[in-house]
Formats: sequence, C-alpha cells, structure tokens
Amino acid sequence: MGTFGFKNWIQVALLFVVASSYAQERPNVLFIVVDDLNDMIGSYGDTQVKTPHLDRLAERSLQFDLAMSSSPLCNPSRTAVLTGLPAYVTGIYENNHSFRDIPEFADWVTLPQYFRKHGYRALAGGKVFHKAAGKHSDPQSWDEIYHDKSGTAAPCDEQRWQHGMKGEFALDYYNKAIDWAALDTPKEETIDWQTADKAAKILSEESEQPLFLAVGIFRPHLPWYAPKEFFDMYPLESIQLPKTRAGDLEDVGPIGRKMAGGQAQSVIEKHGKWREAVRAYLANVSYADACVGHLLDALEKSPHADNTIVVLWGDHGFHLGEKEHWEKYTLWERANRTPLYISAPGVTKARSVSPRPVALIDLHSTLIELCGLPARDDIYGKSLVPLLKKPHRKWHPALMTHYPNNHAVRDDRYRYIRYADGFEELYDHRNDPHEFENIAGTPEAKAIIKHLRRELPKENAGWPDYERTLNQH
Ligand SMILES: [Ca+2]
Ligand SMILES: [Ca+2]
Repeated sequence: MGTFGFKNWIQVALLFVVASSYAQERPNVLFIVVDDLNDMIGSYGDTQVKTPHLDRLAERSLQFDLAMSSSPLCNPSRTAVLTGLPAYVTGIYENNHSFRDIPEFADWVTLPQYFRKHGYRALAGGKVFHKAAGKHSDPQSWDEIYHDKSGTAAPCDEQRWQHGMKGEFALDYYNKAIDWAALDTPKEETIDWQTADKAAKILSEESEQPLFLAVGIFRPHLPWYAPKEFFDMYPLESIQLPKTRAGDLEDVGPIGRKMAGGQAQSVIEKHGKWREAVRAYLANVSYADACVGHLLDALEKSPHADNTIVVLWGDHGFHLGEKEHWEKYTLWERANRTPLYISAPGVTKARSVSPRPVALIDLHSTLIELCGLPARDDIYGKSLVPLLKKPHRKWHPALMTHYPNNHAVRDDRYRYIRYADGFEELYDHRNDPHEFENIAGTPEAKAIIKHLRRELPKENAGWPDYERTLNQH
C-alpha cells in the first residue's frame, strides 16, 4: 500500500475546511429553562404580572399558547425533554430518581450530548437537569458547567417565616419550602442573575464551535426570595386572586384528590396569606423575567445575535390555590401549561402564535431538526418544525404523565384525564377555562373520550426501584 502522500493530505485539509465551515454555519442554541414558571405572563394575556422581557422575547418569537409539560414536576419534566424519553418509558416519575441509575439508560445520549457528537460545545449553568451541581446536574452531558449554583440566597433568620405558617402544613416539604421575603440584595448580586450574567459573557465571545448554551433560572421555584424591587412592583391591595369554586374537587376521583392533597390552601386561607403568597410568586416571576432580560440584552449585542435559536420554556405550571391546590403534581391545566417561545432565524416569524397543543418533549427532536443534525430514531416526541413554519396547521394532542398510569391528553378544546384506577375527567376549555366541571359522565363526552383515549400509551413503566406514594417530594 502507498504511503500517506501529499494528495491525501490535501484531501484531509479540504475535508477539514468543509467540515469546519459546515459546523460554523450551524446555528447556536440558547436554551433557557425557568423553573415552575406557569402561564401568568404578559404575552399569555395575564393582566397583573409584569414580564417586560418575556413579552419582548414573544415579540421576536413564535409563542406556543398550549405548551404542556410532559410531566408536572421538575425532574420528570426535564428528563423527558433532555433524554427524549417520557416518564412512562423511563419510570422517572419523581424528583430524586436519576435515569442514569437505570441500567437500560445509564449511557443514554442526552440532547446536549447529541449536539456535542455533532460538533457543538454544550455548556450548562444553573438548574438545567434537576440540579445545578452534582450527580443530578448530569455532568457527563456537558463540556462545561459554567455556574453550579441556582436560586437566590435566603435572608437572615429574622426575615424568614414572617407569614407565621411554619409547622402548620400537613406536608413537611411545605413547612420547609413555603416562605417568601423581599431581599435587600441588589439583583446583580443574586445567584440566578449571576447565572444569566455568566451566560451573557459566554455569548459576548466568539466561538469556534457552535454553542448549545443552557441557562437554568431557578426562581419562581419556592421559596420565594427575590430582591425588594420586584415585590414593590405589586402593591398588596392590587393583587387579584385566582378563580376558584367551592366544592370544586367533588367531581374529581380519589387519585386526583390525593394529588391535590397538600392541604396548603386551607392553611394559607386560614392565616389570611393568600394575597401575599400570590404577590410573592409574581415578584419571583418578575425577578426571573429580569434575569432573562439580561441574557437577551447580551445576545442582541453579541457576535451571535443573528445566528442563535432561542428557546425558553417553563418546566411545568404552578397552582396558586386553583382547585384547592398549591404547586404542581396534578394533571390539570394549571400544573401543566407553561410558556414556550421559539425564535429560530429564518424559520419562525416574529410576533407569531401557535394555538396548537404541544408537549415539551417535542423540543428534543425540534432542536435536532432546526440545527440540521441527523434525526434520532430512538426518542419520543415529534419535531415541531412543521408548526414553526405554519403555526395554525393541524396537529396531534399533547400527552402528560404523572406517576404510573395517570395521564392527561390535551387537544385544541378538551383536557381528558385518566387515572390509574380508571377514573376519568373531561373539561371543555371553550366553555370552562378553569376546569370547574368534569363532564366525563355526560352523554356527549363519550365520543370525545373515545377519540382522546387513543393517545394514551399502551404500556407504563413501573417505579424504577421501589414503591413511592403520592405527594412525596
Ligand atoms: Ca420545576
Ligand atoms: Ca369541579
């Protein structure tokens, strides 16, 4: 055989030039996830929240009006998006489980790993997987974790537990987590802001490789500690409470009631703290919004401004007393509907809206297609690129899963829920946007349920290693 001659070297050099220019042409991805961010956003029609920067992102993006979490809690939602595998396949139904502990998925290629395999540099800061640091940040997914902290620091003890409810909640997690305080700390010195700031610095620099830059903002996750300027945006007397109906859970089955069983609402009402709690959530939404604004400012000034896809999602929704419930962990609209914005240069139109229901797991194949990477045949979810191009085209319903064999299906009009014990709920959003009336038992529901039931998975993974009970955190 001949030696590796001059001609071969020329070929190698040419290949390298072609490959590297090809790589540089690929767009960057700015992948922003905001924890526990529900749909109380200006661009989604909320009239009391102040989210100027998310509204600004909506101006440059396609906004999905009915984006649904694949599971209504942090780790299962994020695992679904980042692995492309839903909870009913992995068995990752809870926050303290890791897909890496399941032999079948121990070496699973995550979304950032797939991007790295195709020439990208993947960086994470803050909470992207379930934690900002340690095993649950999935270090092997990233080239670098540029910030391994998230949230805002707690104030001194005298400023904590001012609401007087500590110890009153039946669920111990609530006793630890339900707290709020207006911090004296300037926003620039808070942790989530620093995550955004470090990401902003990365954006300000040229990069030889295209970037998959993930930014995890932890607030408005509990506890609600945010700089005072954000609490000051919301005079307490101006706060409007969510719409509720007495006896709303009477037409809900036992599993649904148990999912809503934290008993936080009765404690918060008894102490007269509902308005304050809603204000604290809104203040933390506005704080997260400011962090996102800092990032958008940096992107607009950066060398990557015209060649970066921006995706922002909340990992699931959040109850503030609706259906007598707080937090997530339910299959109702409140716990599952999240903001989702996608801005893809040359693909999405500015100020556009898609009314179609989509599931967050769809982001996995969407980003792969948008960046021209080879499609994966080992993942779930469907690329949203057809919707990005034509936001009103026909689409299929979105599926949500919470613990084994409990699912919700959302189409353009209805939410259908089926629990493991066979109990069903059906809500007609055209007439009942707050899901007050379960119409599953009505004669007209029969055909609708039959149609939506087809979306349910045939098989459900069990708990990965041990039995868990509802509402453990
Ligand atoms: Ca979350
Ligand atoms: Ca009801």
